[in-house]
Amino acid sequence: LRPAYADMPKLKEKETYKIGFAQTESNNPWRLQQTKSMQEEAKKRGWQLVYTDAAGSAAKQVADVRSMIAQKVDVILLAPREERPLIPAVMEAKKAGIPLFLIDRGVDPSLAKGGEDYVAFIGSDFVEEGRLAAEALVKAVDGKAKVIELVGTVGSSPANDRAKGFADYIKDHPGIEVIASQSGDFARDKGRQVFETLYQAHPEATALYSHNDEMTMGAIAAMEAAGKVPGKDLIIASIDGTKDAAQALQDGKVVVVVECNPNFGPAAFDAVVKYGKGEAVAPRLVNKDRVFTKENIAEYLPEAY
Ligand code: GYE
Repeated sequence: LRPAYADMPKLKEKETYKIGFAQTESNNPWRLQQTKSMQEEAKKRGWQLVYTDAAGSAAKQVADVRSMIAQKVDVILLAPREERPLIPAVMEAKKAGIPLFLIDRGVDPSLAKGGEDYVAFIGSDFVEEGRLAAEALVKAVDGKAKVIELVGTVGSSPANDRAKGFADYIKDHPGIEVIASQSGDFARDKGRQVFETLYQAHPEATALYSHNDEMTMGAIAAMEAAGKVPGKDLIIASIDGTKDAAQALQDGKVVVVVECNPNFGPAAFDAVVKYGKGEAVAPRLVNKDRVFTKENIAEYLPEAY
């Protein structure tokens, strides 16, 4: 074990574990697929899953983790809604001697660290996702576009990092200009409303960069309601890989979907087993994501959720 593990909660090796999964919200297909992946994995292994849904509230999510601590679960898997408000939950689990893994979203690295305060972060490289979206968009518009950006949940790691990856890439492409950027909270209806307002204020927009597929689907509805043709009047780059967005790509409305894989069950449960055996777990386990374009979307569609 690395020395940093010295003051980390230990996990006794057991046949089956009682495992808590603190979900953020369930208002989109990505979240539902993630929960399904956890439930299926628990069932497959015969582990008990204590599941909570914070319904979009970081405060409720902190309370959910506290209740898992009170129920003495063996391990907590936490998908932290925002980077800062969930820090107390991470620290209280550590204090209670319960190993905690961050699933899919991170917490502020200046306040809590993998291998010291929690065991590990398991998830995607969101900066890379933003970079890949930018790369595909720049190519599709020949280096020239006025972009509206729909940002994810304010204060969440995917929103922060997807914005950064995109911004970094377009620095070297002066023909690409982000003319408006606002949060649609990773939600379809909010995405529709925010896009509608931004597009009314900026009818010169020629592209959309959206931090997730649900907001993209909302924006497409707003474009069509305004009599515009997504994929022609506005070139769209999105992230996740939901069935609706994959279909929109197939239909030519979206030019690229960068994958963010929600199927965390196998990797998360494997990491728990490894930790229970006393083996070192890397503090950051990064999922490999694919890039979907019209070249490969037909292949992916059957597994889209
Ligand atoms: O992209 C989005 C979800 O945290 C990576 O959250 C996840 C993001 C995902 O609500 O659709």
